[in-house]
Amino acid sequence: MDIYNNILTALSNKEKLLAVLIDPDKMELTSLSGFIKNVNKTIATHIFVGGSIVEDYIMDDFVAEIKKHTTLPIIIFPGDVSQITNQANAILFLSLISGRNPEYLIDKQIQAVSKLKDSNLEVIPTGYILIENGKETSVQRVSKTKPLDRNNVQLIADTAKAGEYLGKKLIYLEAGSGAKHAISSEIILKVKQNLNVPLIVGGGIRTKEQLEAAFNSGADLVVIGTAFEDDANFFKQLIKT
Ligand code: 1GP
Repeated sequence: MDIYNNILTALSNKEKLLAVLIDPDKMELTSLSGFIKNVNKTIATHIFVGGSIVEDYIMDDFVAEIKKHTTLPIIIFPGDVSQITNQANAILFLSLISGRNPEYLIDKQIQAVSKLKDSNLEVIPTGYILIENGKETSVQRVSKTKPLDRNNVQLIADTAKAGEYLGKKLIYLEAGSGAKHAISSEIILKVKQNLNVPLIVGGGIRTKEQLEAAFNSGADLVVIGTAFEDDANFFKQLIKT
């Protein structure tokens, strides 16, 4: 499966993409089959798996179980090197370019090499930009970095563009899981204006209206986790027609 090229093709066909984020720290293995069956009925196009704090060595079984129930591409959204599993189709090879902690800019990436070179995972270089959202999030806590000020839209846009110039194939604007303020339309519009790679937006999106607003402002792929975990009715709002 050529995940990145499929994303580009979908976007050139004016399709919008939705990833459901499953955090193994927040979901039991036994709940997965029911959850994925619901995901399959929605407009979701991708499954992301990962989290800031995931117990070591559970990812293989976790992703293998997801695969049993869906044909959607499964992409690792890693919080740590230990979350790499060959069971998935691809990995967002993140560099936290909003932060100034070398561990999340390059050290973890070096540690990942020995695992990745023996895997079949498609590696997708991704510039990961954390934006302050009104409360501290786990990415901030775990990475020990300062998010960008959500009012400094120019700095956010320049950081995204710098990521593109560095060769990142995707830019991910992250408000953080359960964010109080999702990434605003103003930020998305500004970043998108000058960006030539696909834009991912996630964190704090809880309604269909917010999802549509993100798409209309220029998000190419939206990531939603908490809303699906917390509210079984949310699935119903996003049923495929
Ligand atoms: C977090 O962007 C994702 O990394 C999704 O956030 O859980 O708030 O949807 P939510």
